[in-house]
Amino acid sequence: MIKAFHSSFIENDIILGEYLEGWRELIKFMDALGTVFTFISQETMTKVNILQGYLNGENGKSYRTLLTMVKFELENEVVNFKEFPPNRVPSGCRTLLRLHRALKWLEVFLYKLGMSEGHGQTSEMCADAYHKTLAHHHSWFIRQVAEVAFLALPPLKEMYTVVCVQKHEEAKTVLLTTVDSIVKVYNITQEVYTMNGMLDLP
Ligand code: 1Q0
Repeated sequence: MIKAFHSSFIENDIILGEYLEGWRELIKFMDALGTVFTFISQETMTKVNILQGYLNGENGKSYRTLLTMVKFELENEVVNFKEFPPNRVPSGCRTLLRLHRALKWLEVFLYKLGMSEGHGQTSEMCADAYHKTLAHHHSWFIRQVAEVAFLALPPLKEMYTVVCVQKHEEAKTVLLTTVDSIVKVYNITQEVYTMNGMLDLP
């Protein structure tokens, strides 16, 4: 996962194929955390599949990187700035924005896990990260579902086994290296979306 996210950025752009690979690896972690997270993992997979569909489609070349996707979709008026069109596959830009927002949550959560010194409740760290980030973009109903899922998060020691480490020091290194890659990817995407006025796509 670190490798995929790390090789996804080039200068001020993101290679979409690598970015989606990073997400697929994250979904594996989520699946390893138990069936309670299936709903969240399926929702994430749906978004990844929409983007992969564009990448494999007839305009695939235009979806090679974040910048080429944005350029292509804006030029072809694929991006809807006013309302979500229910009868069409959502645009790549709108779909990636959902993953981008979730990446901020992940950054804050993994940072908290890494800095926890081996103490603390994972569900509290997860909920706290969620309230500060992704929750702002979710409806009341989704927020309730998320709150219930957080309670099912395994304790810290068990989370470490998910990332294949045992001691806190090892976990800290893995987690903070991941955070580092995520921050880079997040900042590039944020810049591109800000420049194009696309941070609030419905
Ligand atoms: C591991 C715990 C997972 C906690 C995930 C936090 C987010 C929870 C909320 C997700 C609810 C998803 C339900 C649907 C939401 C959609 O409405 C929303 C917007 O889409 P749309 O089309 O309706 O406008 N979709 C999203 O916001 C996408 C949400 C994606 C969530 C991605 C979560 C990524 C999780 C990664 C797990 C990594 C585990 C790392 C373990 C490390 C262990 C040391």
